[in-house]
Amino acid sequence: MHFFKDRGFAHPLPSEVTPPAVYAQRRALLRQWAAGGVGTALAGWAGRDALAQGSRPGKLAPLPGARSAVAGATTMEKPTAYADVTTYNNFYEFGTDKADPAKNAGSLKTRPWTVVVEGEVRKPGTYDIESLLKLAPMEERIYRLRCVEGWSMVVPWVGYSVSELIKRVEPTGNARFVQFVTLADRAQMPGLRSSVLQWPYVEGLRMDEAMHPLSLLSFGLYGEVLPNQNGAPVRLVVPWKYGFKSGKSIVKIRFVDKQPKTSWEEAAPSEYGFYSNVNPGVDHPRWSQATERRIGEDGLFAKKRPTLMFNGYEAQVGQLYAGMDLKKLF
Ligand SMILES: Nc1nc2c(c(=O)[nH]1)N[C@H]1C(S)=C(S)[C@@H](COP(=O)(O)O)O[C@H]1N2
Ligand SMILES: [Mo]
Repeated sequence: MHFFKDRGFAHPLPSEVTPPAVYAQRRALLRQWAAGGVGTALAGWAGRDALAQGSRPGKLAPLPGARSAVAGATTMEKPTAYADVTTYNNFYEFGTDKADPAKNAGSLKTRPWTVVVEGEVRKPGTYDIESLLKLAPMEERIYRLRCVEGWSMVVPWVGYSVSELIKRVEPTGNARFVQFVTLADRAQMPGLRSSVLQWPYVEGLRMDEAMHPLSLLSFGLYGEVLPNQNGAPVRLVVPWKYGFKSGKSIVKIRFVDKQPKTSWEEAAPSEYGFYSNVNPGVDHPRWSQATERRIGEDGLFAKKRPTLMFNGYEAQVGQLYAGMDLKKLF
């Protein structure tokens, strides 16, 4: 007990900068550690010790998550450096250059923040971010993220399955798809002046995809709350789909009966389909999707990595697409 406490949380608790919900969760996690629950799960996970036991970047408020029990939720691949995860971004609302979001997203106001849940649900409503943080236990999940542009990262996210929220709002029999709407505020987002995409940035999933335990509602990464450029205060992460399906800074979740429009589909329907499952066998019309460049491995002699079917999550999600022509429904 003493051992874990010393190794894991020797640093002071920055309760001043920590939202109360997060603080309470952290206390709960400490108690779990003391009881041995989390400690046992982490034993033998040497490569992840620094990450799991509290040596965090120390940039933002802590948001710990217990190691997820969801199948496939923890890749053993080395996480991409925090500096890369937070400075090489796609978040067009803050500019189209990879460095723009880190430079410009300081203007994003993440409090107060609400997420509206509407449409085909028995319990629609407006959720305050503080109540969302408390909705379900936080888990750490180490996912591969594959951008449609041909690069990838490994990110230790913190959050819980979107299904936790979906269960609570009780979808009706008509809810066949879920649309995720993200913030579009010209005052905070300089990128909205450009018409590269239609704003707000919208994305969508089929209901069974949204309900899959790997579909994550993420509030943090590297044991701290999300940096603005990564989609604070809450974003989606769907690890078997190209990165653009994972909408950032979500303000509305809408349950609908018809397949909803998505921003990328509207922009270029022949290039970006609704499904956008990672698939090395289905090329983008303008480039191959067979390989990828792992961010942080871009030295002179760095080899490209083969892209994996469903980004390596085929065992978990392949069944969702049984019988579908993945070339047509790309
Ligand atoms: N609102 C919004 N969400 C977004 C984007 C965006 O431009 N706006 N870009 C997407 C793309 S293309 C990718 S690859 C991922 C990148 O997430 P990351 O910057 O946290 O790695 O966010 C996705 N979510
Ligand atoms: Mo992307």
